[in-house]
Amino acid sequence: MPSGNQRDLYMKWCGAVKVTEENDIIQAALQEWRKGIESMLGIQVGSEANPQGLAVAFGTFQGENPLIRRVFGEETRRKVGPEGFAIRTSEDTGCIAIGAASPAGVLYGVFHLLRLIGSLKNIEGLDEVVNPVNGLRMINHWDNFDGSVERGYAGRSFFYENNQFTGELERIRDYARLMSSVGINAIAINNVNVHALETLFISKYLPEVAGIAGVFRRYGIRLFLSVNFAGPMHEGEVGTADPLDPEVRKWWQDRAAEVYAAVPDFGGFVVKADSENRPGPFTYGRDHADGANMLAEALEPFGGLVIWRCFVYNCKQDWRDRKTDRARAAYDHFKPLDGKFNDNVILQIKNGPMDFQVREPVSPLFGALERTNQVIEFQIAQEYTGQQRHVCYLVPQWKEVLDFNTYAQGEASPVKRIVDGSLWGSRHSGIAAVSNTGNDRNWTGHLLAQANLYGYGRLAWNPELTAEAIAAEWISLTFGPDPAVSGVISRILLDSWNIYESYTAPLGVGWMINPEHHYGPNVDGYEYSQWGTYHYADHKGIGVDRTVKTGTGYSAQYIGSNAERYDSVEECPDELLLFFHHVPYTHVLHSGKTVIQHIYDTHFEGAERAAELLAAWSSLKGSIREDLYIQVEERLKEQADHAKEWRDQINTYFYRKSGIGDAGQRTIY
Ligand code: GCV
Repeated sequence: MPSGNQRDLYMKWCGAVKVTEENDIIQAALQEWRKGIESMLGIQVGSEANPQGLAVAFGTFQGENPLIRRVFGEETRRKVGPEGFAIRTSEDTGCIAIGAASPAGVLYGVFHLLRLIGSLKNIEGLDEVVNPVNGLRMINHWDNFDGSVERGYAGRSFFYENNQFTGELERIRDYARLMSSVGINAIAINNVNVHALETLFISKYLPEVAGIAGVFRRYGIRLFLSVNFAGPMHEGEVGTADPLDPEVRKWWQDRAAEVYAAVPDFGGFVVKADSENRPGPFTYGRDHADGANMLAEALEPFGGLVIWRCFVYNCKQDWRDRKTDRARAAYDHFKPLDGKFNDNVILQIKNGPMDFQVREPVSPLFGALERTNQVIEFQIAQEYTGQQRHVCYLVPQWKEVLDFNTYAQGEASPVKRIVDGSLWGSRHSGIAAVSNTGNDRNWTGHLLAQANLYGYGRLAWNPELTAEAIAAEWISLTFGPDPAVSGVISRILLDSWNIYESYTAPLGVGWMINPEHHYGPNVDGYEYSQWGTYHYADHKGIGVDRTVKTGTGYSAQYIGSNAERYDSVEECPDELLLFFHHVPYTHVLHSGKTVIQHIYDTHFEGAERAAELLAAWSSLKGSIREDLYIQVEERLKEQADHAKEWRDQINTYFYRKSGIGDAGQRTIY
């Protein structure tokens, strides 16, 4: 809670609110404002201006609010985009005014002002226009109808239980509030692996879906559904799912019409096809443009989108030829289809070519698709990065990806400009991410995993925000303003990705996790290793040869100097060396260390640094709420122990394999 002069300042402006519009989203904004001010300042917000005549006013530019009309002239209005807002402390009119072109913009503006107060910022002299950089700012749930969450680490689903909708609309409303407070505007509520009963979400279960969409709507969020490409067959109505079959096309058109009758602002379909045993157009000898465009035509009359995932690979493929390479798959499938997708299709591309590893290169599809709408897909859920039992703040990783220069249009072609649509002038673009929430009381299991959820939303809104600034915001909103507390937590968060990487799979090679559940160390654990170990480690060396001359040729999927850099064993950055090259254990890195010594050193240090995280947290005892302290302490203890297990398994494996001892002569178990 603010105190002293700061509190006086907030009290002076925030005691009264002037709102005239009845629109549902604006009324939701009003509720948020009242709630937020009451909890932060302990006062009820009235509608009469205080004795000094000051108030907060908000509304759309087209609304009837006289304060908004007076404060914002034509010039400002022109700068405000469809979801943006203008905010100004206007001494003349005696108000802090938030004006927007849409009710959603007003809501985001209100959350913005609440965030300023929550992080004790000055609210006098405000004068800015804030627009989201990315159009689509989406969350994908991998929630199943039985209540489980695929790769979920925060309890069960709050949407479903036991093949029924939970009907917990209060919890869902709180979730919508959380999400819109960081700018999320689209949520797909079911797993991309669509099982038999979930196939019926677009028919039998539409009333329940409409109920959730209604809750989302008040917070500016459009609901999306993942659909089963073989849907027409599941209900037994049509004997095929061939995208070029007229009956199949008609079936999808009818479904789309029904969905829009129930949910007029429905966002669209999310599709995982021809991947990990999901059905898709390949069964019928069709390509993914045929599949996506068929759905796009069905949704087009209603303004719906098809979000078609590029995570397409054959998990059963035989790669003993050392040419076949899963990393190549997305590019090989989709690059030839560039320009063939309808206008309302968006390709959703995972940030890396594999699968959300702690370290992998950026997907070469970014830069390769010039005439196709695209969104990037991140994973907030920490499937491969400690499963919300280890702390791993992912914002720095995401920023590195967004800042990566693809060279697609010369020097200034970072991924973030593809994702925001500006590089190619795409009609639709943005960011999606797999949710890390569940029905755990704190939403995310590990309390510190909330920083990833918060950070994802903030970064999707504005990729220029720094990882440090986002962490600082989240810490101060969660734990209050104490600089000592915030210093400790900020260090923990900002070091955590590097620490996690150091005691897990080395130098970008990835996948040294237990099969299926993907938790804990297992050097040979890659589940699709029926054809040999993924990392190709033998007694002489380790790494996947993805070079053009002797390897899978994957490095050539990049543009210009990126392709050259990755292809060259001398130039390849250390952290990705084993992703691109097979090298002897004695190969010397840019750091000056050999590969084997790097493995030993990082694993010893990583385990030590994990223990230090716990020690750092212990210094907060008594300075933060006891229950929060204990929750994180327990997880950090587990992390510290688990990091030792990682260290020992990895070091032992490579010691035995290579026969080369540690230069520091530390004990390897
Ligand atoms: C939803 C990985 C995960 C799967 C997930 C898949 C995907 O393979 O392990 O659980 O399936 O990615 O992104 O579709």
